[in-house]
Amino acid sequence: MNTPIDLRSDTVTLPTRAMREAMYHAELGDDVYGEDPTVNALEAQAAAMLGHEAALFVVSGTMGNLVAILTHCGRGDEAIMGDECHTFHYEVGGAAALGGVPIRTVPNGHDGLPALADIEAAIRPDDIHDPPTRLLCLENTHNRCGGTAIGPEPFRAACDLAHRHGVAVHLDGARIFNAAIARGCPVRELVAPADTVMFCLSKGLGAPVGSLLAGPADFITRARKNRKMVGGAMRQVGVLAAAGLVALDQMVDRLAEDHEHAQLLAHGLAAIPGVHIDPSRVHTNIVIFEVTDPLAFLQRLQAEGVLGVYFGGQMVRLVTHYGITRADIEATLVTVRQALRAA
Ligand code: TLP
Repeated sequence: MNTPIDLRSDTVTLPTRAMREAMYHAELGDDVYGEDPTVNALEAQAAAMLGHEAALFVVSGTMGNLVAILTHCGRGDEAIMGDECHTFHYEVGGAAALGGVPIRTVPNGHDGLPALADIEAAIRPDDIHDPPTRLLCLENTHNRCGGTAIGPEPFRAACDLAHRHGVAVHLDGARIFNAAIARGCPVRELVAPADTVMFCLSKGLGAPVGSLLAGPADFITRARKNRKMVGGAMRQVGVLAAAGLVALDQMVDRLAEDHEHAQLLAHGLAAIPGVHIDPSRVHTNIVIFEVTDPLAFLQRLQAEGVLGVYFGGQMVRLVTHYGITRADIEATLVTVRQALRAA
């Protein structure tokens, strides 16, 4: 069987040749002593790109969000987040289980940003009965809302609202470079209103492992200790950071190609009877659509060498990335048409 067209996620991307070479040649040291020059270079570059004072290399997006929440909040402090956000759905309840941080959800709007009125209503009064609201977590691009890219103005409005109430803002920017490209906005400007930002190297940017948490220097110092506490301090981890540096240097601008492929896919799907999709809601590299029987549909696709994931209800998610060509998208559309005809 030919190699499948793997549209399950941009996490399936394999490191490029340049990454493997950089990993081989990386200068290394013990990062717990702060002595790995390649990690130090990656953290400095990430901080500079995001316009923050400092950054911390972490194992995964999940760890980056957890360490951020543990650093912003003490036990019993409450964090507000959208009811469709990744941290609430897919991070095993870590903030509550490990940090004693209760989560208060607000409805996610279509574009991934909760309504300002809902955020404001969820911020607790200073009352003996209430847990203090310490943190607002936002996500851009928004995965479960279909990879939507939230623009700089609405994002700033949500952050300003939180700050007016003394609430800090953490941004899950796992795919923040996709958002910046889709919005035509420099990434530093897009993230500027947030206090801290996590982004991933291991998704569309193609690195094998790793995410960065960026923020003020004193915050990152405390986050470094929390990373140690959750077992995330690594040693000669420059072997991984080396791939991350290549990702930041070589893989950011090409994300636009993934967005073009997602548009091609979305418009092609919209023309297939039995597929429900609004292509205008596809902003980046994530394509979510509905079919009548998604599980049987995905099985038929898999049998023909196309992989996607079930996304709840009648929804299927396909994600473009640098392992996917225009020809793969065209082949996928033919396979989808056949799979629905066979239904
Ligand atoms: N998302 C994965 C799955 O967990 C669903 C995917 O395939 O999309 N924030 C956002 C917005 C994410 O989409 C993800 C991963 C994470 C955080 C967590 O990153 P990792 O997988 O590195 O822990």
